[in-house]
Formats: sequence, C-alpha cells, structure tokens
Amino acid sequence: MKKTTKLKEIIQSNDPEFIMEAHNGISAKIVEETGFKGIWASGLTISASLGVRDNNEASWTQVLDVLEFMSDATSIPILLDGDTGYGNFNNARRLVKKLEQRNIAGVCIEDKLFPKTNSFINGEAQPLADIEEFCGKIKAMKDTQQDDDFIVVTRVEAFIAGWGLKETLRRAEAYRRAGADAILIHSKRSDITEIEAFMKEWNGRHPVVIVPTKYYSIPTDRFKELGIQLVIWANHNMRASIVAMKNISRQVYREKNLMNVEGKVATIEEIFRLQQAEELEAAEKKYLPGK
Ligand code: SPV
Ligand code: MG
Repeated sequence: MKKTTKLKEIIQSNDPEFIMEAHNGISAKIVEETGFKGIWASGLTISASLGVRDNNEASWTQVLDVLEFMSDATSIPILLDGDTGYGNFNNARRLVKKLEQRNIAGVCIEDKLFPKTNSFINGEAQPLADIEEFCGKIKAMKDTQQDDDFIVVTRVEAFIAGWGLKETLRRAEAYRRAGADAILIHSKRSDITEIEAFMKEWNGRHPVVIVPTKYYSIPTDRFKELGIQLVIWANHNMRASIVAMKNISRQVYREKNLMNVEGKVATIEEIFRLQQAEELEAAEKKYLPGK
C-alpha cells in the first residue's frame, strides 16, 4: 500500500491512532521499528537537531533534505510539520509538489504568519493568518497534489493565540470547506478543556488531530471517548536524546575514559544494523568482482 494511502487510513480511523516524532533518518527508522504506523516530522525537533530555532531559520529546502533521508530509511508514512507552508499559496503548492516527489505522505500547515514561532513561546502574541488567505493556500495545495491520497492537515492556532472556542470553530469549519483532510486543534493548556469544548461542538464533522505535549497527563482513553482520530507524540525522541547525550558527554568529560559508559550506549553493531550494513555486504557479493 502507498504511504499516502496508509496515512489516509490512519486519519480516517474510528479509534485514535498514534504517530511519533522523528527528526532524521535514524530516529525515523527507530520509530518504524518500534511499531508506530506513522512518523511526525516535527518542525521543532528538525530545527533543534540542526542547531537552530523553530522560526524557519532552516530553509524549506534544508528541511526537505532531512525528509528525504527520513523517507528513504522507512516504509511507514511521514506527516511533515510544514509550519505555515513557508510563504503564500504559491510556496505551499510548490512544497506539495516537492513532498510528493520524495514520497512524503502528507503535510500539516498552521494558520500563522511566516516566519513562524513555536506555539509554546508567547503564543498569545502571535498573529493568525487571514482566514480567506489561508483557505486559498489549502485549495492551492489540494489542487496541486498528484496523488489523491496525499493528506493536507490544517492546524488551528486560535486557542494558542488566545481567541477561544468561537474563533477556533470558525476557522476549523472554513478549512474543512476549503478541502483540508483533517483539522489539528492545538492547545497549550495542561488540561484538556479546550479540546473537549471543541469536540463537543464539532460533533464528528471531520477528522481531528491533537498534540498532547502540554496535557501529557490526560489518559489516552479520553481521546478515544472524545472521538479523536490522530494523536501526535511530537517531540519525545528529541527530548530523550538530549538527556542521553548530556549524560554521556558529562560522564566521559568527567571520567576521561570509556570504562563506565560502554554498557550504557548502543553497540557499534547496533548502528551497523540500523544502517542495514548487511544489505551492502550481500550486494557486494553479488555485484563486486572477486567478493
Ligand atoms: C512541532 O513538533 O514542531 C509542532 C508541535 O509544531 S508544537 O511544538 O507543539 O507546536
Ligand atoms: Mg512545529
């Protein structure tokens, strides 16, 4: 099955499905091996892995280069966090063209302005996109895709920017009508009250995606009760690796030897396995003379 079709099935499922963040080829591979059905290519964590801020400091083609490695390393669908689409409708539709060429299954765009700022930094101060302009962007993206199953998720930032339920509903409905395949409702509250209020009024009109980074303590059964289709664990591989890298760097720096760290890190053989070194050995036997 095509990656796009797989993502479409995930987004249209009755019960919540879960996708996990990755930010490069090896983390994408680990997400797939773990059993997840899809990958969230997070803007925050791809930026962080490149050592820059989540403010479109990495150019969109630099993000595409990372995605290409992620896509080549995996067979499950990738949903790109496409920020605002990196410009107007024209930039966004060109993005779709380039994503399809790299076998990326879908993209999520958010209704803010380029260059964006992460939702958890001064959310209230962030201006939202004009609704009509954003709807034109959605239409341009949907008109551009060659594969009918390519997914465009639209992310409503009205709660983040302090606008409340009415504006959130108004925007979600406009984006649905413009052709979005699913609506991502983002909230920075530590409880789930905004999402609950939205789901009650939304009444199953169209698939809903959530990112419970801040309301992490809510049991996932609640997401099922609310009728949510897709849950994104948005940044946890990056956060885990920061802790792991800091600990090992500190220990090696302090102890000036490797005796106590060898058992705490992945083996070199494990790296080779993740890189599929065996496949190359077999190919060499087949294609290289004298092997
Ligand atoms: C990301 O992972 O980059 C996201 C989700 O957009 S959030 O950081 O919660 O805004
Ligand atoms: Mg993001």
